[in-house]
This record gives sequence, structure tokens and C-alpha cells, in this order.
Amino acid sequence: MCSMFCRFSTQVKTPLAVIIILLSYCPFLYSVTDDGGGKKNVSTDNKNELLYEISFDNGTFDIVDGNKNKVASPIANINTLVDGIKGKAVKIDDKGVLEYPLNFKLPKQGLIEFYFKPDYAPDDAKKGRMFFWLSTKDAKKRIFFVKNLTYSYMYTFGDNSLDVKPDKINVNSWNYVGMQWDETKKTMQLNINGFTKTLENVEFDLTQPMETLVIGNSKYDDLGTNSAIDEVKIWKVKD
Ligand SMILES: [Ca+2]
Repeated sequence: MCSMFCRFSTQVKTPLAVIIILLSYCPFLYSVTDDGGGKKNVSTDNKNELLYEISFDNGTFDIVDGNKNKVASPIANINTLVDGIKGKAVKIDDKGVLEYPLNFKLPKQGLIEFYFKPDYAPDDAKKGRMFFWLSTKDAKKRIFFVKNLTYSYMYTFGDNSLDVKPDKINVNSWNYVGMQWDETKKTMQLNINGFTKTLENVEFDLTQPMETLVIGNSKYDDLGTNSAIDEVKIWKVKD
């Protein structure tokens, strides 16, 4: 039953809300380790190479590369700038979205980071929310971070997922999200405010270029965001 649901969840046009529901019913196929906490923030390791960044600090919503050269402006922009964890941030309401056309391959060892400050209530249960979605053209290969309907938070890479419970998320204050993967070591890791979970024996397919980045409400669904988001960064992780 689960494998059927997991396969079904990869269908291109499956609404994200359905994916979230199905993933919440699929037990992990691989071992998960939970370090119970400890402050880890790989981006502080200056060996890593910054590939892309959205800081919102120059008054725009543009994505720039590691040399601060503009890569893309969002297709949709109905959002406002607010005070961020650093400089300015974007406030995305339940209808807001930033959607960027891109064309790049993810590194074999990579890290995606951002901060978000939920403006919804602590008892925001049974409401899926969308924060970050990066996908290939066919949307089967994607990394996304959402709040699912049972109020845990989820990081998904392809058909693999890691999640944390809502007590790891601070409503109405800033939260750190780190989503890391290593194709060689076959691991993926979720880091929420220094609380980390790692999934092992993960098979990645990074051959297709990423073509769409959505920050905020999904273009496929009406999940809403109702949060501020800041300092989005994509890193190439170096040993
Ligand atoms: Ca900022």
C-alpha cells in the first residue's frame, strides 16, 4: 500500500497537498538518525562555495550568483519587504509567491539554507503550507520544504523525506532551515534550528537541471505560506 502511494506521489501533476498527505503515511524506507540537537550550521564553513543567493537586502527579489551577478527575477511578485534576520526579508501571505526560472544542475554535495518566520498561529493544525520548492522541468526531481497536514515539517528530496515536529519550529520568530545532501555518501540531512536528522542509503539522480524555484505558495496548489522568508542560499559543499 505504501509503495503504491509513494509511486503515485511522484506523478507530475499530483497536487502538492496530496503529496504531503501521502508522504505522511509512508514510513521511512531507510535508516534515520537523530542527533537530538546540537548547533550545526554548515554554511559557516567557509570552504563551501556559494552558488545562489536571495537576500532581499537590495530592495529586490532577485536571485544572484556567488559573485552577486543577477541570475533571475521572479515571474510573480505580490509580496512586500519586511525586516529580516539580516537586512530585509520577504513577507509572503497566503496567496503570495516568488517563482524563478533557472537552469542549473545541483552539485553532488550541496546545501540549501533559508530562514523563515511563521506568522500563523501555534495551533495552525491540519493546514499544509509551502515554503520552498526547487524542481526539474518534469517536477519529479525536486527538493521542497513544507508543513504537512499533521503539522510536522518536511524536507523531501525526490521520494525521500525527513521531518520534524512542530515544537522544533518557533512561531512568530526566525527559524533556520538547512537541507543538505551528499550523492557520494548517499545521505541527506535536515537541520532545523540546529536539530538535525539524517537519512542514509539515499539514491540521488542529479542529472537533470533544476528549472523552477518557488518560494511561497505553490503554483500547483493553494497551500499558502503566511510567513516571512530570508537569506535563501544554495551552496556547493566541499570536504
Ligand atoms: Ca536579508
